[in-house]
Amino acid sequence: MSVLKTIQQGFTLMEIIVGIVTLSVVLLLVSAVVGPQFQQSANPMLEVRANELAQSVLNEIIGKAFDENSPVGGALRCSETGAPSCTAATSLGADIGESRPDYDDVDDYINITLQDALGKDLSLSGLYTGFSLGISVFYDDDLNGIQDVGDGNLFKLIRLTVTSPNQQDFVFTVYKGNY
Ligand SMILES: [Ca+2]
Ligand SMILES: [Ca+2]
Repeated sequence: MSVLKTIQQGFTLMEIIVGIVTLSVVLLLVSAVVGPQFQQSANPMLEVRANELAQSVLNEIIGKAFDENSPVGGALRCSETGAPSCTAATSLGADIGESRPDYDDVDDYINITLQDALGKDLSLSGLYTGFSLGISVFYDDDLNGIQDVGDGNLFKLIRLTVTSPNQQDFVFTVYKGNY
């Protein structure tokens, strides 16, 4: 009788509590190790998409004129003798009467949105769900990556930041010269 009674005994309350605590610690460690790996495994795909998005947008921008007053095609460059001055640093951006289809110089693109970049093509929008982008353009005549104090007339730095759905920023920069 005493043998049967011993076999029917289960875990004590203390054993159950210790077991639960141990299991919790193990699960915590596993999630801490495996969690970042899941996140990193998605990064290459996000990087590829961010890169192709940035390349597409930058290709369009870099093909436009240096400045509103420096038209493409061999005319006098802005701020040259006999030509109008380049746009003041404080006035960079889309020019009077211009909307997205009219952008013709690199700084017109300041603050365009992802929707501006993709247009109304919903199939493309679906590829970039959760992405966003921001663009800044400023004079950097000494090519040091820092915005010049005052106006310039030689180089503009175009900085495009693509933010992925996991809030990681990918920054791309390109210079446009006044030629
Ligand atoms: Ca313009
Ligand atoms: Ca402009």
